[in-house]
Amino acid sequence: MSNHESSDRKICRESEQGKSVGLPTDPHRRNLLSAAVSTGSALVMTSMVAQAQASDPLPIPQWTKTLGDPVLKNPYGLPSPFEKAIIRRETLAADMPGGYNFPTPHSYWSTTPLQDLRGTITPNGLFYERHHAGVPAVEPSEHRLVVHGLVKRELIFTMDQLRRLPTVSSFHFLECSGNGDMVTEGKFGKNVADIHGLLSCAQWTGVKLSTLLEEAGVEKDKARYVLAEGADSAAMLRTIPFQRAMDECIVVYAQNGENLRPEQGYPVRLLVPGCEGNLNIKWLRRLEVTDNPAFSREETSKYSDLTGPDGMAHKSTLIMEAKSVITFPSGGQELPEAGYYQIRGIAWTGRGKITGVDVSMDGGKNWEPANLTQPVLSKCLTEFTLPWRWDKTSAVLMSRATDETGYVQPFIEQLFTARGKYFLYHNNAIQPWLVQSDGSVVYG
Ligand SMILES: Nc1nc2c(c(=O)[nH]1)N[C@H]1C(S)=C(S)[C@@H](COP(=O)(O)O)O[C@H]1N2
Ligand SMILES: [Mo]
Repeated sequence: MSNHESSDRKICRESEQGKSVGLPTDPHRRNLLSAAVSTGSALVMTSMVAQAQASDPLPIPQWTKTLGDPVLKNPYGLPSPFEKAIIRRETLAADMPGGYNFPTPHSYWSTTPLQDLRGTITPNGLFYERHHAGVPAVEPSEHRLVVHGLVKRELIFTMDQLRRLPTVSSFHFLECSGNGDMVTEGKFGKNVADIHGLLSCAQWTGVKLSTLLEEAGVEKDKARYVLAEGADSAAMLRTIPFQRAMDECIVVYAQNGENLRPEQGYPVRLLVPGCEGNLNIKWLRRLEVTDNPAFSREETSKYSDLTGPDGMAHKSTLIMEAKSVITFPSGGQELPEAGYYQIRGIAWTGRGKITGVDVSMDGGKNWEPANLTQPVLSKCLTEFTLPWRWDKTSAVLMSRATDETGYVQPFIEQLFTARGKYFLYHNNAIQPWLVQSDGSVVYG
């Protein structure tokens, strides 16, 4: 007990000197913080924190007086029970007007609760899911990956053989090109997960696709595409341009340090960094080098862009363009009182690195550059932050990403003008959030 008493006394002593618990006391740091706040005068963060009184030491809580749970209570660790609301969800019609009513949960999706996560890496249990025929139960010892077509040697790999090859590990986002189609269809979700939650980010480990293709000896004068096919009963099939397959693609078996989850394509999937989710074939069983595209269902009747006045499927867009979203304050959240807040969000681009994110607090009239949290990696989520003082008036917050090609994230009106009224996929528009004077945040 004596330890606890002495730490109580320490807190009391500090508060006697006029310092408040849990706040930065270095005067230089205070100056930095107030200088960074764009609106309002001096920064008073103390309003967020109860002032400790000299006569009022911290009480000793129940959990400090008893032993905790033993080691190995959970052989595979779980989040705190207090975090149980942070889960993947469906965008169901029952939850929101205009939501989706799917006849089967086997061709459906779940979203990542981006508004409840910090940093840029998605925990594996919260990675978004998109399946066209459910999650197959693939037995890794029986699974085979074949490389064939315009190659000198057809190869069949077991998982053990794949794992013996030289590895790469890199951080990349994965985004379904249907992310944001609620908005293009005129349905407005409540929160970031509803509108942007078909997006996650991980460290991917596996073998470069070029290593497998070189091993098979590609007939380089004829090869123009690589077809990738999944082992699920959707037998999902997509065409990857040959140069992209050689430069960037990874045949992935591990995600964030552990073997892939079944939902993410266990035991092996394709990763095509920066390109639409659908190309990233899960439960990968076949790679075929060809001189022609597959023109599969997924690149003709689905996932192709319906552009122009006729709404015809004119082209298939592979790359995910620069996009960003403010995750705090965002739809469904509440600001409890006026004062200091940190606006934060995520930005990403399929064309390389994010070079800047601008934030507007007045519906797009004025913009201020946000701070980018390091590291800023290519084709990976980047976090941005900006200090903000909220004065209890309503405000429309927006973020706008720029990438290393100079491309600037557009407004939704610009997308409709450029692509016509049938546009559905690849919505990378600026997302407005309206902070109302009562502190509640809704779609702006
Ligand atoms: N074999 C197979 N691969 C697939 C799919 C599928 O249904 N079957 N869905 C695709 C789509 S549309 C997306 S957006 C991503 C989703 O990957 P995730 O479930 O790991 O997030 O996988 C792609 N790869
Ligand atoms: Mo997708």
